[in-house]
Amino acid sequence: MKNLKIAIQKSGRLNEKSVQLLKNCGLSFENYKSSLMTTVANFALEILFLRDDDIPEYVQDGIADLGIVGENVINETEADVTYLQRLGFGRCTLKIAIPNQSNAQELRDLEGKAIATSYPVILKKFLDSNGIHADIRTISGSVEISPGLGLSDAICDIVSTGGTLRSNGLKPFADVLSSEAILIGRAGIANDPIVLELMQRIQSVLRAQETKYVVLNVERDNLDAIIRLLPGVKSPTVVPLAEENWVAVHTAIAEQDFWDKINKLKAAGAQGIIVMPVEKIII
Ligand code: PRT
Ligand code: ZN
Repeated sequence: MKNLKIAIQKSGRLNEKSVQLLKNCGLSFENYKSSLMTTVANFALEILFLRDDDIPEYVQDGIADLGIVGENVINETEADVTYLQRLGFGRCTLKIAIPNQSNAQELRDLEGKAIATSYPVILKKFLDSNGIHADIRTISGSVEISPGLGLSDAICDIVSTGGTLRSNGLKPFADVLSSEAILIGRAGIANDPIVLELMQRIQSVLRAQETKYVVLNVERDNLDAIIRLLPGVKSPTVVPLAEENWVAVHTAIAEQDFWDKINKLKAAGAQGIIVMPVEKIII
């Protein structure tokens, strides 16, 4: 069978997490910084290392079958690709920002203003859908310095911590798009057996990242109360301890409920709580 090709970012913010995700899926490959392509030793897949901006079109045109890229780049290139899986990393927001001293209050105040961005397609759609006509100035880098240089009244750029905006005297004004890394596929690839296998593995890794494995000790008298706090688990593993009347309970807890659940378990008599990461969850 012919190997499929997946395109990932060669270097930059998504490279390391994309490589790590594929390795966590059990794929074995060399990650030479200098190479453009590598073959996976134990899975029918080749990995192409590309600039992120090129990935959606490579996938659309079938040069790659799959790709991992930010939603912001997919939307900007308007490539015709299928979303296969949200991956939960590379989270950021495309925002319009204005100088701290600007007294713009609402979107209407951008009418007729100059906005610098590397995302003219997404910005135009956003402004059109809000009935705003602005002068979109496309620049490819260092967008955040353009108001200070007198080149624009506002910017539209990716924000994650907000540090870049602050250090350039800018403040967030409007959210345009929330983005994260997405596994995309070319038309007709979603039901390919290799893709289904890869997606099953990716989902088991993502599920595991959202889950903690917890072992705790409790006196038998308090066991029912502890089990009631674990609604997702039909029947947790309960193991007797050497000390009479004490048992160990093994269970999995969702990351998002973690602190709330741990505090409730402690209050119900849980002791010696051990928390471990989970590698994979196959369902
Ligand atoms: O070389 P190549 O073209 O492949 O990479 P690139 O330089 O175009 O992209 P890269 O590696 O910077 O980002 C890849 C993807 O990561 C983006 O397309 C987004 O989907 C995602 N991402 C997540 C980010 C950020 N967070 C981010 N903070 N992309 C860019 N930034 C930049 C932003 O442009 C701004 O300059 O970081 C600055 C803002 O960060 P904060 O933390 O100061 O708010
Ligand atoms: Zn890029």
